[in-house]
Amino acid sequence: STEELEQFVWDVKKSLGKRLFIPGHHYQKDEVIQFADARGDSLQLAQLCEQNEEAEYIVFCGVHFMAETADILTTKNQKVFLPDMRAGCSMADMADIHQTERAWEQLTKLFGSTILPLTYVNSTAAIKSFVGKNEGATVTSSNAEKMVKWAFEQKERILFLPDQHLGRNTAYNLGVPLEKMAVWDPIKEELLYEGPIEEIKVILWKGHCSVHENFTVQNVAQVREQYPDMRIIVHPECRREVVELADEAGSTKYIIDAIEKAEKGTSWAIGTEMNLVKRLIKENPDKHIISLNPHMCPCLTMNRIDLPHLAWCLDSIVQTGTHNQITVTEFDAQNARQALAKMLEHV
Ligand code: CIZ
Ligand code: SF4
Repeated sequence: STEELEQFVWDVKKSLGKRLFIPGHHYQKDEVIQFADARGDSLQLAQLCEQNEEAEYIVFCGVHFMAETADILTTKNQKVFLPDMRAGCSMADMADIHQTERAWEQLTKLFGSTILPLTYVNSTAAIKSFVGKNEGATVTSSNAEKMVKWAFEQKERILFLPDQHLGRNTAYNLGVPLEKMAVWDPIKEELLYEGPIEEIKVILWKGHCSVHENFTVQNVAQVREQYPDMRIIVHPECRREVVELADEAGSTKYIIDAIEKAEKGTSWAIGTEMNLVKRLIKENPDKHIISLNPHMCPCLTMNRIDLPHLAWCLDSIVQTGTHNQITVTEFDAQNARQALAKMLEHV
């Protein structure tokens, strides 16, 4: 029963004490987040894993790339687990390493060494390793502007993987006009661009988040009509047009902070993942909060981590099993660490 599973998780937490660390991403369900030793976005959780020296077992309640990052940033004796191996990220899966290497070959033919790769942390360890090997860096949504600025101090142009929307929104905010942005289609293996290629400053990988793409211009129009006083706040993984029409756009942490410090009685439409929106509604009863898309937008892979999987994973750890352990090869880890270090210097 649910009570038995919950009791089991509490018992394991108690008996392992500081030997066990459970980071929980803001998009996780309440049935899981109640057990988290820390809640955060992917950046905060990565930092906490890096700083944690006492935990032998890190049970990552989030998605696969986050557990990989935790493994990269912790020591060899610290084991990282993901309660359900199917908890991937469809965005991260849109850039595979072979596609990326082929793209790089063609892009460096076109642009020589004037191009630097940047990858959103929502990417596989192999992509982070590729970026690190090529002098680039990882970025998160909370420091994307700083990192893109940094990249332009190094090179004339950037390749931004794998989220075209975060890349476009960030570069646009830094003053790069849309006409200077091209899109790389990894399936057709071609550069989508109309003008002379010397003009290109940013090459956006054609990937997206299947959750944040569900917020539309129609959703914005609907809210404006129904609730003229409502403020609309969205994540920069949303499309350019939606970000353009919203009142504010920012990372997961930015959205949480904005809602928490908002005045009583204010009303908000939020364009981000459903579990987080629901939690913000619950934790801020003095404000009127809705999802920007009335159908709500769950991240299906985040939701694969549930109480039964968490309990099963802890049981396996107690039996000293290695099921669901996430390990990044030393080669990838070394290069990826370089890329992550540059990001962690700019937070
Ligand atoms: O969409 C995601 O997966 C986000 C926003 C992750 C994070 O915490 O930065
Ligand atoms: Fe990936 Fe989007 Fe889910 Fe985040 S919300 S884990 S980017 S699919």
